[in-house]
Amino acid sequence: MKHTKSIAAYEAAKRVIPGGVDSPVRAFKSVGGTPPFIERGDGGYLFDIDGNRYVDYVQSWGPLILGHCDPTVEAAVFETARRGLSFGAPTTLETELAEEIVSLFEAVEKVRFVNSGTEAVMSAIRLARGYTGRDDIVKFKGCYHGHSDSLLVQAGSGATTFGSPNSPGVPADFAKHTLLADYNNIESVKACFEASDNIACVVIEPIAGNMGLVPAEESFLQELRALCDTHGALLIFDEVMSGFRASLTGAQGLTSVRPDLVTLGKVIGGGMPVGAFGGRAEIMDKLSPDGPVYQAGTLSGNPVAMAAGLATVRQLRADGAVYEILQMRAERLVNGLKAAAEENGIALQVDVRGSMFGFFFNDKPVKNFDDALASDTERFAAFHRAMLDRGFYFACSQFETGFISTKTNDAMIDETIRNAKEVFGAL
Ligand code: KE4
Repeated sequence: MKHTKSIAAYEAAKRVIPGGVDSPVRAFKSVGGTPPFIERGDGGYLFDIDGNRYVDYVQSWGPLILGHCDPTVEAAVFETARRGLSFGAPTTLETELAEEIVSLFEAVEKVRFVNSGTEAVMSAIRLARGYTGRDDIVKFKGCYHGHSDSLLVQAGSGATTFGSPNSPGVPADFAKHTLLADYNNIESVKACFEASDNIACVVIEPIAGNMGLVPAEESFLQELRALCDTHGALLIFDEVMSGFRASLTGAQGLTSVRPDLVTLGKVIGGGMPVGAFGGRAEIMDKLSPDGPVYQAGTLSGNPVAMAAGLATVRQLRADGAVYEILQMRAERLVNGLKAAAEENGIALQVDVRGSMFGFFFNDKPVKNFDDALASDTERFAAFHRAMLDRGFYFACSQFETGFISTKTNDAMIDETIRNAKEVFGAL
């Protein structure tokens, strides 16, 4: 594959944009090489500015579940944009998308739209702190909830549960209010509640997608729910990635546990910038202007983004079999990759939740972040580079999740597996 134009574009970008990218993962640091600059998408494919075509398993990190340039979504965007891009005033489109979400997510009676997943989780945490009057929060190692200060926190040194910043610019005074627990380990959560009687909420990706794909065990979620109830802390399900991806109702469709607040993003914007957070009315009504917890946004609920999200969600709702087909295709892919790897003596842990798939170069099942970190990231990088060169665009980190869109068909998947077989052989 030629990458002449992407290489030049990357140099130009780096002169005026930090790292040449507007989000760090796009710089391909953990897999090496020049990130292809994309010219266009079409269905299940991406095309870069050198004219190379890729089967797209990233889909903008989740939003493009209907593939690129879906005619219905595009028509909705063009039609709405013709009437104006943004008014900073209420429109009925916001109510319509809110009604869709309320009708699907049992835990949600009211929802507020924002412009990113980061904003959704940041606002949900402020609401939980305002509602409970408490300052501390619990998050899990390996879960990512966007880049707001309270969440850029890593485990403190040693066994302490209190967090320390994992980025310069986050004051230790902020980070100390974030306690860290281990995913799928209820004892580590109990330790947090023993360490602080001031916990406002526990925030979790009920299906973790940011350490690779690591679903929470049902028993763990049930114990987590009970623990939050015992201590009067709110349980926040961060479904920015899993919402409308693991099932039509995200993780909620796969677990009996119901959170107090849910955050959404990605798919509900259909490719346009949207985030959302929702929950019981008695919690949500604490938000300004009716309540004292302040939260706001110039472009929150803007009509074009609402139209893209509505067109996407309504298509997914209308097609009763869509998630069954997406899951079948995801399983076809990962089972094919696993068989191809094992034929070549390579251990691959694979998992699927609806249209989400993950694979770890690891000889043991991955249940938490420490397990994930034990994966062979060098081998992942070599696999990623080789597959990219053959026209298959996987997430550029072992600690990400892959996606199947409605336009990712069996022929693409079988072609992927055939190429992976050769790549594993060369690894
Ligand atoms: P955004 O602010 O990137 O829209 O959403 C933050 C966020 C919140 N919660 C979860 C569960 C998420 O997965 C994300 C964002 N996910 C990453 C991909 N792993 C976005 C890609 C990127 O950072 O460029």
